[in-house]
Amino acid sequence: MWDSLWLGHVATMTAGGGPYGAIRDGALAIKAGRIAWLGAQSALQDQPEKLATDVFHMREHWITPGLVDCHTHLVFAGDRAGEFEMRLNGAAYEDIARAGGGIAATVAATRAASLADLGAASAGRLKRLMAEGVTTVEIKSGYGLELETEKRMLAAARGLAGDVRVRTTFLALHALPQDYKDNRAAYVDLVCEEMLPALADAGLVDAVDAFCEGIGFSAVETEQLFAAAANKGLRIKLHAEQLSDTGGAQLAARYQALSADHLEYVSEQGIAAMAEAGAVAVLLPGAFYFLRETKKPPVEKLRAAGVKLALATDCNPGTSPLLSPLLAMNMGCTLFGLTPEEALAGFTREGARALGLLGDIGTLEVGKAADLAVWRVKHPAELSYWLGASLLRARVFAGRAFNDA
Ligand code: DI6
Ligand code: FE
Repeated sequence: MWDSLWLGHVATMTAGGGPYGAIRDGALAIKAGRIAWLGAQSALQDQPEKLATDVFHMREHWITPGLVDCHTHLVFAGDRAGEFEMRLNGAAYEDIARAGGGIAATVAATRAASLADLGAASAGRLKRLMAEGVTTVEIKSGYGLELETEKRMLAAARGLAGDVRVRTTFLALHALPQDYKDNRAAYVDLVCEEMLPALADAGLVDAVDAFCEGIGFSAVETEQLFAAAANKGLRIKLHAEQLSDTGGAQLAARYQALSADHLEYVSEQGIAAMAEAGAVAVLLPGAFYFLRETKKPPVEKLRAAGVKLALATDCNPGTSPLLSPLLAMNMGCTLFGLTPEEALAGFTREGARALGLLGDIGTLEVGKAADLAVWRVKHPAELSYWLGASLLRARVFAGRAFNDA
């Protein structure tokens, strides 16, 4: 006897079959939190009610894998709406910096916030993601720039797990703290030699990330971090080629990165290196939109090279205050030219791959975790089509059904 049986159209999102890996009039059975059986309703051996304790008739609605938001900075304190308003009132960047704005403002607010404050502020944001079907979220640190606050951010992120799976990334090189502004090398050493080992030994780090950029950290500094991560046996991810080409994608590929993210300015060599290494390209249209960037990531070239394309919200207070995966999917289509199927794959199968979790989640297959989203749509393309609709009918995490739409 199965614990539950879900009946509806099923987009398995497995690659290589038909569009969306779809099974029309399908059935998905769950036992002990895992997918126990999957197929056409017509292939069920008995009446549904005789096969499972709970039967959910979703009729014409679509069942997909639970969404995977594989790149967020969800844990932070405060917001930067005031700065947004100042800019639109004509304030110059220097005015904002002088008023203590920018990333420094988020660092100050985050350093001042307790674990409970951080958890509460972030839980509200996570709720919005879950209301759009998210069952796995990656959360980065990076607004502490010193050990205790980075640790508190990662602990707050881990504390959000429960009805959702959380993976934590130590965003080790994000910005240079004020007190190290004349001593970059000392800060990079501190991060690599003290902060990373301490956080890893505390068991708070699933992966390591950096902001490799003209206004962030150089490829040489980033490589020092990657070597330290490799020493600790940790996989890496990288903010690469968002605002300029610094060779981050090649560097990430050389260190067998799970993903390189943003990539608006990635070069042909960067694409080739990523393809060779099997690194996922995580596209972040929210930041592209919010910064009014005009250079698009080279989607056609990435596709042609066989690089897998994930999509994520990049939720952060400075460049992507975006709490809607479905809007990110729409932006992936309208701004970057993804197909609706690629957009959904980007938030399921490829998002899972970008976290190294594809063996367990990201597609609907027997044996994988029973993480599902059920949508009030007649075709899965609607998920990328509507702007601001409320489409989630049910969310299932590890076999348990929630009504958090
Ligand atoms: N990429 C970004 O766009 C930001 N961080 C990063 O690594 C900006 C984060 C912020 O301004 O708060
Ligand atoms: Fe980011």
